[in-house]
Amino acid sequence: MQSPPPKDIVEWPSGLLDFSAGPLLMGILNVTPDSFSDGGRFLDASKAVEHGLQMAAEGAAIIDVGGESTRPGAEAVPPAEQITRVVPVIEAMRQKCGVPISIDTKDAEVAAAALNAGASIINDITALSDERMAELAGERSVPVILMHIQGTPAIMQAEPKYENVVGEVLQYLLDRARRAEQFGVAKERIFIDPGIGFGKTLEHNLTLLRNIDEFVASGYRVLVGTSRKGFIGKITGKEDPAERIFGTAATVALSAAAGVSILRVHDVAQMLDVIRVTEAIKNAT
Ligand code: HH2
Repeated sequence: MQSPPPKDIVEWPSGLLDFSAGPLLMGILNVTPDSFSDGGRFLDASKAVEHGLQMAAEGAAIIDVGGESTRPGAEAVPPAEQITRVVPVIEAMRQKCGVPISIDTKDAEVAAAALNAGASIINDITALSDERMAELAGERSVPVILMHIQGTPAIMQAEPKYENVVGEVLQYLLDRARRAEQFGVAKERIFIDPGIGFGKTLEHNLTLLRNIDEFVASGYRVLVGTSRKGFIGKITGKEDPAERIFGTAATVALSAAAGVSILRVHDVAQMLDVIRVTEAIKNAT
């Protein structure tokens, strides 16, 4: 069923996102020793802040700060350790630039500490599975990103299985979105995300991206995160994630053309060109 398109401006008490000129970029800032692409590069807070500011200057509309890698096989990081990693970075970023910061965590304690430090969006790869996270999102009136995952990062790539990957992932996200609304999150502040690479084979990822318009038609805004991920390496033969930028560009262009609202990326400057050209073609007569 086709729902009416969402409004151009998403506003909440501490922030605003303007989609009137097309999709926005979320720059990835992993304050971790072990992320699959940038692990260890930004564990030092001052290096992380510098990189976050650089992505903002390059045109990122959101900076996504995370203190726990969720790559396949990753073990959970205790909330206290995530807080130690992300809070100083969020505080310093907040002082130096006005770009909204999202906190990439499944843990309500971490999200609360990050919001107190100046983050204003919750990015939860478990789509508010923890009821305390759902309560927090409702209480603080912040936007939430609800992502689909099958299993947990430690085991998710062992044997992902779906009868109908698009239908099942979309239905899960719609159920989670309604649940978020029941906890008081406004519909226009909910973003749904198919969770590329999270409990999915290469074929599952491709089918989800090929049919991303079905998610866009749901009436919720959509976020897609493909940046430098393993499925791009499988297709191109590029083992080094840093060599997957052009492969990422293909996914960003097609997602933007299909009406996706936010692209979560490592390479902000390059992907800004991709979405600008895609948008210009979309708007041509
Ligand atoms: N992907 C990653 C982490 N968080 N959040 C959303 N909403 N969507 C995604 O696709 C997504 C995400 C994994 O990528 P990355 O942060 O680059 O690596 P790591 O998990 O190893 O830190």
